[in-house]
Amino acid sequence: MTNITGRVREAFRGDQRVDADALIARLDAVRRFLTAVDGLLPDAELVPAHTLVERAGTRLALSRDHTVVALAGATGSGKSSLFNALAQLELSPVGVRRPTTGVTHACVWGPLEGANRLLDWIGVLPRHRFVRESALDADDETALHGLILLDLPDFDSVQRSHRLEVDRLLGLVDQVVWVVDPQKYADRVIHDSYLREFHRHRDVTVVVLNQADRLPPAEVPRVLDDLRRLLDTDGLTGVPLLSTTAIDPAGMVGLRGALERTVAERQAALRRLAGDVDTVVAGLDELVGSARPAGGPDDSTVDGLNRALAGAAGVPAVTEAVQQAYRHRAVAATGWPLVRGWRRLRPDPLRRLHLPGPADAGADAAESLVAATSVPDPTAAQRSALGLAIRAVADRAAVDLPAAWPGAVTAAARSRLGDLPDALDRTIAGTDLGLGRRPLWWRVVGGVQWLVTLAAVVGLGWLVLGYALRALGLPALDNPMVGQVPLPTLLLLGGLLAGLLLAALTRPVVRWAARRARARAEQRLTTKVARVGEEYVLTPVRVVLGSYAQARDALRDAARR
Ligand SMILES: Nc1nc2c(ncn2[C@@H]2O[C@H](COP(=O)(O)OP(=O)(O)O)[C@@H](O)[C@H]2O)c(=O)[nH]1
Ligand SMILES: [Mg+2]
Repeated sequence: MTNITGRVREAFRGDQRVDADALIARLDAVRRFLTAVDGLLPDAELVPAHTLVERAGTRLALSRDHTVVALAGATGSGKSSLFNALAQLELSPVGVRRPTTGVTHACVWGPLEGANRLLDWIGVLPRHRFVRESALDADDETALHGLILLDLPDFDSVQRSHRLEVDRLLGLVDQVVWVVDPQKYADRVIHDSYLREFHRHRDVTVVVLNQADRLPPAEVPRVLDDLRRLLDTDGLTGVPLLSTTAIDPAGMVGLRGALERTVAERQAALRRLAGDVDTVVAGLDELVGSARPAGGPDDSTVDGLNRALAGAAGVPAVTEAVQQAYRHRAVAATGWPLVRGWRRLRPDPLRRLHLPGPADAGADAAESLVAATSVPDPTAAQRSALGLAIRAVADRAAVDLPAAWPGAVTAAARSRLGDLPDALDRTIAGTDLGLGRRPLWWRVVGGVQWLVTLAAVVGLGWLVLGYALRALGLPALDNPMVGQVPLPTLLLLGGLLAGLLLAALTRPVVRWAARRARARAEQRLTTKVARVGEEYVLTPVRVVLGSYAQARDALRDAARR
């Protein structure tokens, strides 16, 4: 059903007018596409689009009052003869005198000045430009005012430069009149290499069977039918097909009329460019898919990335050090006062990693930001795990994208890989590990430890003093009794015992609190590391996905006729 409608629409498209503003909007869309994919897709694939944007911009800026029509065909088909017959001047050398013509001649109907810039751009030398307007026949020719007719070199010329010139000009002109003759109209070259390539330019294509006088009149319709059939297979259904005789003015009427209509419509330039946009869009079609891709990788892939980043950043080593440091500091603050000093002599585990130690706990962030940590470098295994995780992010993000894109997504995911180690290190250094404040309970337990120790010291002093007095034969101290036990003994033993007991009771609490401190630090570090992953891996990937979406939308706009 779609096919039939499509074919019907295509068959009638030649009559459709191309709106200049709509065409400019389509060209803008192609430009937007190119901006979106810049640096992401291979340049070679974008050459036709770049060429179109540039050419179309120039063509539209140049005279829109002129229509450039090229006569193209094989050697001896009669291009130059038709050109001369239309211009009614002996301008372009006919085959009899010069078998091949390597240069393009132009004839302008109307004042040459307006057409000069257009011909400069097309590249016809001034000495090969002629004007078809004289006081004598001005009125006859008004219908063709604005026509610039080109006599192209032969596309089948043995000279490569001629063929290249033909190809170049076929890319620039507004309309092409393909000239064939009764002998060679079915030649493969013209159909395979040229006409078929122009199937998107049906509405600016005219085919003439020249030298019709060389056929018996009854044969002409048969040959035209055969040619029409060939054109249908070329995808040129519905293009105007005429017979001409260059040596007889009566045999030129049909072609003249066709050219007059083209000039009057002033549509050829726009239709040609619209056909160019169609061709370019069709060529770019496989670079974008039909489904709108997801906004990025799924959560579990992102989790995997964050885990790998945490591993590479040394988060496990840091959290282990946090746990140890907590215990170290807690024991130093709450332990038995006599062993605290000794505890303080041992290095703080966090200090060893050049992370904020006890003295600079809560040190200003600026300092910790510049200071590199001594967190161990990632191992080979951690590095490869990170590589795999980044790859997984790229793969997941590109899963719905057409073949041209995954490479760009992977490149984006890896684009800041080199900056990652420093960024991770700075993040670790800049994260508040939560050990800045000394908990209140440390101070309470520490104070109680001091009190009981003080009691033991007082008891010891009391006892020592009692012994000394006794040894010197001085009157003994009156030792108050608590139950059966003298007070100084109670103070000494009770103080020592209470200190040991308190230390023993505190130990499991410290261990539990150290685990909590570790979990808290881990949580903070993971959050910060995830932010690094977002900035250095996920954001570049999302930028490419955004470009893809823009490119896709732009191409859809460009396709809208
Ligand atoms: N009988 C006849 N001869 C033609 C016609 N058109 C061109 N010729 C001749 O065919 C030869 C080649 O023509 P020319 O215009 O040079 O072909 P070109 O190579 O396509 O430019 C010349 O001898 C022409 O006189 C035509 O319609 N009828
Ligand atoms: Mg010629």
